[in-house]
Amino acid sequence: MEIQLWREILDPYRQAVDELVVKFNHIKYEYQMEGLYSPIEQVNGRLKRISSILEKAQKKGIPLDEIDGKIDDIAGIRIICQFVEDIKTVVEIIKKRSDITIVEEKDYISHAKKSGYRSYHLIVNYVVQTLEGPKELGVEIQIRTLAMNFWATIEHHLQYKYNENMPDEIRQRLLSAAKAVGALDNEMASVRNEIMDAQISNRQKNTVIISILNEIENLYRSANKREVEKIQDEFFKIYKLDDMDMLLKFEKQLDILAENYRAQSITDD
Ligand code: 0O2
Repeated sequence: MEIQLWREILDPYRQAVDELVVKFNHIKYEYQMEGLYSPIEQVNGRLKRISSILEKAQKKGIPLDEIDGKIDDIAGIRIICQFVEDIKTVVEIIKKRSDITIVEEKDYISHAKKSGYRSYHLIVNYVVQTLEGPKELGVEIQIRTLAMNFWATIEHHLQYKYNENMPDEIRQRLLSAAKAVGALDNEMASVRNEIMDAQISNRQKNTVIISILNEIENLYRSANKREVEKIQDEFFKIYKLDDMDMLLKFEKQLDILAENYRAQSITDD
């Protein structure tokens, strides 16, 4: 097939990948802005390489002119979660979206593949707007934990290295490693609440600190410089104590002070 033809086929898939990466990252951003724990840790997208498309088409007996529509992972999105439980949440989020239609679900978490591979796959339909009008495409969304992703990445490299002739010994070791990854995910699930609480309180602390620093910066414009320097010193002392209650109290006092300055500057005008 000519390169121009490949471009015509692949460009809409590229667009789907770009758009979906932005959309899933935005979900993560929304959680963070609400000060909530995000079930999405990381989002990656990729367009399948032409050589891999050809290989798959050959393996599955798909004629070249039917590639578009019959290979469902030309556009691939990978969503990485911290914990196994988050995967369910991400699937629910996707199910509720009006711009994504789930066509097929493959649960390789409850039923790991023979290789030891674990991941949750969704084959979805997604519409992109092109110059020729809307085009509905299939996209594969892989959802897995950081630990599952670590295993799959290493195993994928080894598959590539041995090109379907992986020695039995390596295969067995990978299976043991997959079991260890499963045990790690279970262990992490038991400390999930503690980790989540720590992450949320860290995020809340950062939000308060940013708000205080912004307020101090604003005060430099309206208040007496010496006074602001004193406030700044006071803030550094509290910051070093690493006490959330004191930070919150300081933020409140600063708000009142800044409000007074704002009121004063309006009266002065
Ligand atoms: P690449 O290089 O990632 O694009 P099926 O039609 O269901 O019988 P299909 O279409 O291969 O078979 O779907 P499946 O089994 O759900 O696999 C889709 C993708 O999941 C693969 O794409 C891999 O990315 C990943 N995957 C599946 N099995 C394994 C595995 O054992 N190890 C690793 N590391 N990844 C796996 P591709 O096209 O195989 O590869």
